[in-house]
Amino acid sequence: MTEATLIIGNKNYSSWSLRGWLAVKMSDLEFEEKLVPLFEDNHADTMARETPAGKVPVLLHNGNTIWESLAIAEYVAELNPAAKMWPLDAGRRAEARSIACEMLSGFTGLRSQYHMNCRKVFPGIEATEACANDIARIQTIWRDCLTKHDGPFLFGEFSIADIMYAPVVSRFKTYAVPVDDTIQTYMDAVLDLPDMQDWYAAAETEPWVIEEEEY
Ligand SMILES: N[C@@H](CCC(=O)N[C@@H](CS)C(=O)NCC(=O)O)C(=O)O
Repeated sequence: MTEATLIIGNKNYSSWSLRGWLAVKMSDLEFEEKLVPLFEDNHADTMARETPAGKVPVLLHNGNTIWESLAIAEYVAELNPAAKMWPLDAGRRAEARSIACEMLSGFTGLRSQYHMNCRKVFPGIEATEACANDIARIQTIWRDCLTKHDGPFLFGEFSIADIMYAPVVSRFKTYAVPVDDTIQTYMDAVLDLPDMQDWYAAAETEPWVIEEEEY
């Protein structure tokens, strides 16, 4: 029997849904997906009915309703400690949480210009100053972590920190952000994850297309 339901938005566009979905997958919690399409005429009503904060993702499990992607990740990490979703070392774990929180609370320059779109590649859209500053900061974070912890993921083993940056990897690919070999190797490791490939395959077959696709 399915234990949990994860409410998500369109896989092609919803970066926060991708974070929540990757976290639940990593935890091995059995779940079913409920997709609430974004950008529909009745979207606001549906979101108000289905979600506490009018946003996805939302996890329903054992009578609990959990929203905010990091809260979902923390919840499922606690459900299954064997999945080792955070680094085991307290110092590394704190550092991983720091960069996860930096992602969740910032990088609005990147987020507001380079929207996630798994299906497309849009090279040549020049980054605004705010977006370029965010890209530089993110690359510094990634390079520091990969050098310090020897890759292939930010803290060696795949963790919630990588989950929080997975949609950024996707955006860097879509907008052909120039990167060095270290960053490209990291991006490839994330994009090659079976769960990422499954998400991309599902995004590819979704029927919804928003205007932005015509860039
Ligand atoms: N801080 C939230 C952000 C959630 C969020 O903004 N989700 C977007 C989809 S990517 C959403 O639901 N947008 C619908 C809307 O604003 O109407 C999280 O971490 O889950």
